[in-house]
Amino acid sequence: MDQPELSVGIPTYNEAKNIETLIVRVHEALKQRGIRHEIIIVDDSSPDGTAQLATAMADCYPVRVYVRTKREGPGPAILDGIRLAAAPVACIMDGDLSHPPEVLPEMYRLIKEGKARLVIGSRHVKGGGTSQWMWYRKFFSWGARMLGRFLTPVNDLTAGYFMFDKKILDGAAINPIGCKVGLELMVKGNHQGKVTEYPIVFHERAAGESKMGWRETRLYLRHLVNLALWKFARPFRQ
Ligand SMILES: Nc1nc2c(ncn2[C@@H]2O[C@H](COP(=O)(O)OP(=O)(O)O)[C@@H](O)[C@H]2O)c(=O)[nH]1
Ligand SMILES: [Mg+2]
Repeated sequence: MDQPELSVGIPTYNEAKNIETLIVRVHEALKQRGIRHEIIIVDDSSPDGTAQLATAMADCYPVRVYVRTKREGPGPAILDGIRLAAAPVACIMDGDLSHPPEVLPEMYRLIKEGKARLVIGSRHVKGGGTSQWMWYRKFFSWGARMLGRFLTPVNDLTAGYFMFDKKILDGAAINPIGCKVGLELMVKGNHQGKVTEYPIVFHERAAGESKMGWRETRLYLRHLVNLALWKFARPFRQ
């Protein structure tokens, strides 16, 4: 594998029905625009064989598979993906085809041209949206966003699709509670205000099951408290 320009990290748990299509779509989108890339699948030993399917594709696609032995939710897997990224620019996306890979080249261009250090694949800017969400899911998503509004001006602060120049990790103590690693970077990252939202239409997963529940909700609330404390203590640290 040539030295990649972009590493795409994907946390997975039981995504056997989605992983092959996703790898092909990510690869095609980036290859068409000549962007050298690697795809890192971080799987928590899914019983449905997600990791084996991804490993079998490594002969034909620039895929690496990292298997974690313990199931710990997407957060630690995302951090592993970032740690393993060989390229100067990293991207995290879900493994259930909710996040359209076709916008990867445009998100990358914003970083390459120096216009952004962090790009959010955003459902809540003009041109973005969600498909097939029931009213209660929209309501909970809205509530989660409202709770975090004082932390960052980003509209889609709970987004799981984000790309960044790894320079934003310099001097930043990144240790999120739960899976909102993007929010952690929006608040604590060394992005120098260069944060952009790129519109995406989020497609509800067609196959497999959502693994989100009360555990991640509880972790999100604790994460918000931690970030608030961090933010308000900042003047005293400097
Ligand atoms: N490695 C790892 N990935 C996970 C775990 N739980 C969920 N994921 C992945 O995290 C991403 C988001 O999870 P998903 O269930 O789609 O959440 P939802 O979109 O909020 O319903 C998907 O790619 C999942 O496969 C886990 O325990 N370990
Ligand atoms: Mg999902």
